[in-house]
Amino acid sequence: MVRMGLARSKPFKVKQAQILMLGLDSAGKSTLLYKMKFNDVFLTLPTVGFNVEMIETGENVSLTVWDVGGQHKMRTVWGNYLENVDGLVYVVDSSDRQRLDESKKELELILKSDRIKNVPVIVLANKQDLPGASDAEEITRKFNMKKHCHDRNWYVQPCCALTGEGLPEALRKLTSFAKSCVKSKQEAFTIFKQD
Ligand code: G3D
Ligand code: MG
Repeated sequence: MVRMGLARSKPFKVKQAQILMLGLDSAGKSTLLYKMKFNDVFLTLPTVGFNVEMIETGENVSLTVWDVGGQHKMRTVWGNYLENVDGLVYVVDSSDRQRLDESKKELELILKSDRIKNVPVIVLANKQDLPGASDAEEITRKFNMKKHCHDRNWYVQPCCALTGEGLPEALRKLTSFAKSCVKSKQEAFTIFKQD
């Protein structure tokens, strides 16, 4: 029986990617989600449970973004959302220097999970409009990104959810990372089926 090899199979079409957005409470996740979706700023309340929105990227893939509340009691359920994720967006309030360490520790915990192994990470260094905000280089260093993310695609993007600055770049990077994550999963699945 002739088996079709990968080279002869149809090109992959990525239609949808699942994106998980995490970060401490008040980092700006919900504001970012609605700014990305509607290009508008909405009054946000602390998220109880989660918000979910589909974001069109202008490419042949749409992103389903899950914004999961970041308060202490919600962090214990973050693990439940790690299944089938094609990209992680981790939001940091760059102006809240007192909580940078707490934020870093939460990210480290997430990255340790096997369920999110190799999943690309975009860190959004949010609230760059506020005085004394840490810049992307500082966050990269403080969060030890090179060490914790050596086995996956990652990027730290400075941004401001209120003005939208930095968001187009973040979306472009996220889209490209998420697409390659979906593709490599599909390839792994194809090889698995052929075995
Ligand atoms: P969360 O979903 O991560 O918990 P929210 O955070 O989106 O609810 O935002 C928490 C607060 O931070 C909100 O202010 C929001 O307006 C503010 N915020 C979000 N992004 C930015 C930003 O880039 N710059 C500044 N200056 N503020 C931002 P309130 O006052 O409603 O609590
Ligand atoms: Mg919220």
